[in-house]
Amino acid sequence: MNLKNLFLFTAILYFTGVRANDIAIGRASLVGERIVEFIPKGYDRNKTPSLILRSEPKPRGPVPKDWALTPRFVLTGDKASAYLRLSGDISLYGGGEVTGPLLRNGQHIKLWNTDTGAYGVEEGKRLYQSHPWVMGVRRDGTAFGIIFDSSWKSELRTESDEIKFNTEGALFRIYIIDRESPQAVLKGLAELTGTIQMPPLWALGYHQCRFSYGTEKKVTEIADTFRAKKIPCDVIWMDIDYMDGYRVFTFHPENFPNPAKLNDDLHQKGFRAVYMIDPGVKADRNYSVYQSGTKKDVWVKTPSGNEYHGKVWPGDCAFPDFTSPKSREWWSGLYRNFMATGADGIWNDMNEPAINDNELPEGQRLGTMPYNTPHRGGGGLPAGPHLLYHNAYGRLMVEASYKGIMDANPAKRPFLLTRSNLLGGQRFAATWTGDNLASWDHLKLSVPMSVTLGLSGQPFSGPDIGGFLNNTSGDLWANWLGFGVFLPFVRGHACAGTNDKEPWAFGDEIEKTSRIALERRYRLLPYIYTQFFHASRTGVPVMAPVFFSDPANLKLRSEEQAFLLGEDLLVIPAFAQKPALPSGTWEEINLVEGDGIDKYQAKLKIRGGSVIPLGKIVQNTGEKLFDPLTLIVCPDEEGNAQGQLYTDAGDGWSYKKGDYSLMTFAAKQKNDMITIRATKKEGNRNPSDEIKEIHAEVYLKGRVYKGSGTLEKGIQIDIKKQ
Ligand code: MIG
Repeated sequence: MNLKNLFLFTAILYFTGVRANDIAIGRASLVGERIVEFIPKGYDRNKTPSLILRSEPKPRGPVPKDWALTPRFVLTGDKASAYLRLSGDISLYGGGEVTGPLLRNGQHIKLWNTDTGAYGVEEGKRLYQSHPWVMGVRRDGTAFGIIFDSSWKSELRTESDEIKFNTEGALFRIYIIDRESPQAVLKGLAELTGTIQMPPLWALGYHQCRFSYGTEKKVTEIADTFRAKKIPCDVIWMDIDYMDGYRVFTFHPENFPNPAKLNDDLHQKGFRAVYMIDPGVKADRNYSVYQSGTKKDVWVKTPSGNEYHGKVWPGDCAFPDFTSPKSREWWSGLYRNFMATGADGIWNDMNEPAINDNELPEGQRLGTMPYNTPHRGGGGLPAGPHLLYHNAYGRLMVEASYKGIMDANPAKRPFLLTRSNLLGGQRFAATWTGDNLASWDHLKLSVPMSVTLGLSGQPFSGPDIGGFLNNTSGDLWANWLGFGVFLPFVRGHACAGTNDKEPWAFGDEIEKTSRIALERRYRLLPYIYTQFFHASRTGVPVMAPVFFSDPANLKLRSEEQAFLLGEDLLVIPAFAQKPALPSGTWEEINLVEGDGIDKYQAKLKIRGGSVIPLGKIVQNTGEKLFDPLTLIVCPDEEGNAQGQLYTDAGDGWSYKKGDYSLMTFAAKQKNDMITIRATKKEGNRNPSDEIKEIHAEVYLKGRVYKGSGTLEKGIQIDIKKQ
């Protein structure tokens, strides 16, 4: 704020009688390993409940003596803010779903979940989710993170000397984590807010979507084309047109007359089916979902007590009040019959909630419910206005959806994708970055967007590959898919009215390129699945910024073209110009025939000192991934390398009872001999049951040495003989 503005601001406060008052910290205590909770005096959980934390933190003792980071709380009238002064040179990250750069110094975002199609790449835009979270990395690579535990409408400013969080609501709590590395800080974030659930293996394959594949016949044709063309794919998505007049939990009588048969056919062909479910329920007296919701009294009401209605796809809709346990339970129950058709996954969209109020004069449009719309709460949540609960609406919806899917198919891992969410909501759903554009700007932006979500507790994300709005050219598609296959969530999508965007839609050359890209994804699945296992256990991201390889290297702090997948694989998209890359040994690797000479494929580099497990090229994850298992090995300066492979049943919960195997592979080079063996194993599953043969490819100073063996015997390679 410049001087003139400061003066104006002060004058306004003075004349309106609103004063900014510092609020003392009422209690500060240690609640985890180098995690401190700050509670301001006068904090009232009935005004600002926590919808972010996984459980209520327990004080474990006083603040450590060397603790350096203390926030300042301020009340301006009845609006609470908090500030954290920063000293020294600090790189800031986080804020969840954001446009703009990866490095967040000097940025500001509005936290008010908004349906912002074609959001543009400049900073400051409201997007679909709220993550009141900032991570700071100091020059020496040590790091801290701050959670502002509030879902009230707010703004987050990340200035280089101060982090500012201004809300339009009551006082809130703050959690600060101060640890030895950014990775350790993200583990702390997960200790407070939880991790993702382990996804089913199929969810890590390729997903094909469009708005909309409009008939069962079209869906079948898309599925058959993948198989006929031998382009790997696991999932076909049903966007809103499968419904009967956009009524959620129904099927269109002519276009989708037999969903159970469709799902069954898809399963026979090795596909899974994901269906969209929106929160708005058509206010139609002849519609069973509306009838039962009305009978159970689940709807959001206006301040005068009438049923609140807003326009969405089906016209006038009622909205479940997801703050109420009764409404959530009712919503969960709707999935039982729906999942019984054989649906495999669910897509929750429009849950900001997005409401079409275009009939209002421009200045009065909110695109959502009025701020004072009451929510009733219950079960530990207080009653409160939409201004408090808006940013948590999607998060509460996916909590109910997750439970419903789980209750319907208790033996399976739910797969749920959501557009709106709140910090901590990774516990319930994966996400994508909404309605992007088929443009180079958006292609490039998709890297820092997904990396930033990973730095904000949500490791399972990706963009609409190819771009959702507008037509996509073959060149743009191929460039996007060329690195998009290394994002955590890989889905091609297209808006109604745009050109076809399936991998074969752009001619033979791009079809071939797309096949290569997807084959690379599928070969890497054992490695990627292992990264998801770690993310679900500890909260480390699947996709990480390059600086994670060397947090004290300042040159890497703003790199946002290249990225890491896990710790051992560096992905350099074809568009990247002069990316800042880590020093040390990183050898370029090839995964499938022809990938090294295809201009659209991202370059992949393996970290010296690591072992990366690969499977075979398969058309879907229902096929056997292994036999052989291939180990890509790159020894460090001392001739050592290590890596891990996690396997389990691919779905279900038996892994929680020990039915998994986490193997460590170690390679050692001594003179001309390289020995590779499985050294350590965690879990009760016997990997030899699925892995009979292992191959190794050792990347050493630009050359590749090959060998094979078994898990029991390991592999010996004499490099003189090759
Ligand atoms: O008003 O369901 O972001 O992915 O295809 C648009 C139709 C509603 C918005 C989602 C988009 C989806 C579309 N939906």
